[in-house]
This record gives sequence, structure tokens and C-alpha cells, in this order.
Amino acid sequence: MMNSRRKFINKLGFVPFFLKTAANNSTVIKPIVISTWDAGIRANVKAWEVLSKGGSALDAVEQGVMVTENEKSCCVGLQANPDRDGKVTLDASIMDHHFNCGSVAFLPRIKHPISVARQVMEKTPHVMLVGSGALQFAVQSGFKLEPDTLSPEAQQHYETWLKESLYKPTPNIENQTNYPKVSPNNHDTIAMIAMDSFGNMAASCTTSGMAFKMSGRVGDSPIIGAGIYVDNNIGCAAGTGQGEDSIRIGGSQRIVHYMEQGLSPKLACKKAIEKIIAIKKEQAKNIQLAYIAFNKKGEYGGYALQKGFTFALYNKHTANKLIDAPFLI
Ligand code: SD4
Repeated sequence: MMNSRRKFINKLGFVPFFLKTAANNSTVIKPIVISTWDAGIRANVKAWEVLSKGGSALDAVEQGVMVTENEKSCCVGLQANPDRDGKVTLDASIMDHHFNCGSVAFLPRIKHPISVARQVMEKTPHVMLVGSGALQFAVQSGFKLEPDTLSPEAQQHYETWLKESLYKPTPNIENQTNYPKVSPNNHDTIAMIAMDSFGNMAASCTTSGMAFKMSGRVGDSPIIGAGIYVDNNIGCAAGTGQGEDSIRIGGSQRIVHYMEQGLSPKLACKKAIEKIIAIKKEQAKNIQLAYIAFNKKGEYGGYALQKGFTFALYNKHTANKLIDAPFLI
């Protein structure tokens, strides 16, 4: 088959457009899945299982991050650390290759917020539901209401935090010693991006947000364009870290835009991080923010503001591998 095609091309003396497209398509590295932090390795295993059976990127990114939602984690799912009032509230978002997207924010007592986000996308005319409305929708859609309790670890972390808690939000939050800054032990948000064997992309993100946040606080993770973004003709991106700053720059959409302008995924992520440094100046050293991205060819990259960010990559060449991201500070 391949040989006869080559002979046909040789006879023509040039490569017709339709064959060129097919040839280029064969150099695309797909399927591919990338997710944030060390927990991404376990989430990728599930996502790859879906992708390697010819499943969709959308199913892969939903089922992949559900693994993390089920795990004991500081920052994902119902076992995560609570807000300053002792309540765990969750944010999640999902986006497919047709610009369909759905998200939930400030959602309590539901084990898999990512699946509620998908239902928002598929079953409602809206993109985002929050708080009691999101909970009402979840329960009406058949999701089980879980007990309103903290895991033993979260309870212990909360009690320790309460001892010194002097949380007084001010506009200049970086001067506040008790503002819940992102550090290695309050990190784990999982963001996942994938392309399936049909070349369709999807992204997801799920988190409990910052530990000991103000009640009602919502980060970047459920904000389409900040936490995740997909443009199937270009690529996709997702972020983790101090969500307020990713919202400020529309991080994930910005990265997809940079890729549209011709930057590699790695340089696109780096440029978004540079933007944060440009606007935060000296304060940037107190922030962690990181991004992952890939483009239509399956080329990938990641970049962080600070040392310590890892992302997990799975494609047919690398298998499942954890990568230390380059960083700027
Ligand atoms: C947030 N971006 O709520 C999330 C936190 C995070 O790893 O990524 N933590 O701001």
C-alpha cells in the first residue's frame, strides 16, 4: 500500500495537496496525554487506557483526573484541605475540540466535580454553575451527596492552621504572611490535556483550590481560558499554581494564542510565565505558577515560574514519564 502510493507520487513528480496532508498527519505524535504534578503519572495511566483503545480525548481527560479525585490529596477532591471555615469546596472544568466547555466552582460534597462539569457542558445551555446552584444541578443529575466531613489528614492540617490563623485579606495580599501561598505541600491540582488518535483534543482540571482560602474563593481551574483552553486547530494548554495570577493574564488561552502565532508549546508557556513576572515584578518570587501545552503536531512543553514543577507525559515514544519543568526564577 505504502509502496504503491510512493510509486504513484514518483510518477506524478510532485506531491498533491491531499496526499501532503495525509503524509503530514502521519508525523503527528498522537495519542498524547500530559498532566500536572507527580499525581499526573497515575492519572495518565487511566487516560492512556482510554486513548489506546481508540477512545476520545474527552473521555480520557475526564476519566484520567477522576483517578486523582479519588486519591488522598492536599488539593484535589473531597479528601483535600478545607477553606478557612473548615469546608472543602471544589472547582473543575472540561473543554472539547468543538469549543464546548463546562465548569463548576465552589461545589461541596460531590466526589467527582469533573463529571458534573461535563454534564454542565453536555446537558445545559450554560458554561459554568457555582455553589448551591451547582450542587442542586449535581444532585438532580444523580450525583451522590457525600458526608460533610473532613478526612482525618485534612482535619489535622486545618487544626494546625487554625492555631496561627491571622487571615485578614487586604488588596496587597503578598504582604500578608498568612495568605495561603502556593508551596510544594499545598499543590497537586490536576490539569490534563490530551489528543486522541483522531486528532481531537480535550482538557480538564479539578482542584479544591488553595488550602484555607476564603469561603467562596474561586481560582483559575474552572475558568475557561485561564485554567484550561483548547483550540483544535492549534493546540491546548492548562495551568496550575496561584490561580489569581493565571486569571489576570488569561494564561491558557494566551498560550494557545502564542502557539497560533508560531511559538513552540514550550516557548508559549515560557512567554506566559514571563508575562506574570512582568506584571508582578518583585512579588513574582513569592508565586508558583506553571503551564503545560501541546500543539496540533503533538509537540509538547511546560514551564514554571519556580523550581519544583513536574508534569507527566504519555505518548507512544516516551511511555509514561515525569518531567521536571524548566523554570524562570
Ligand atoms: C487554584 N490553580 O485554585 C489552583 C491551585 C493549584 O496546585 O493549582 N494548586 O488557584
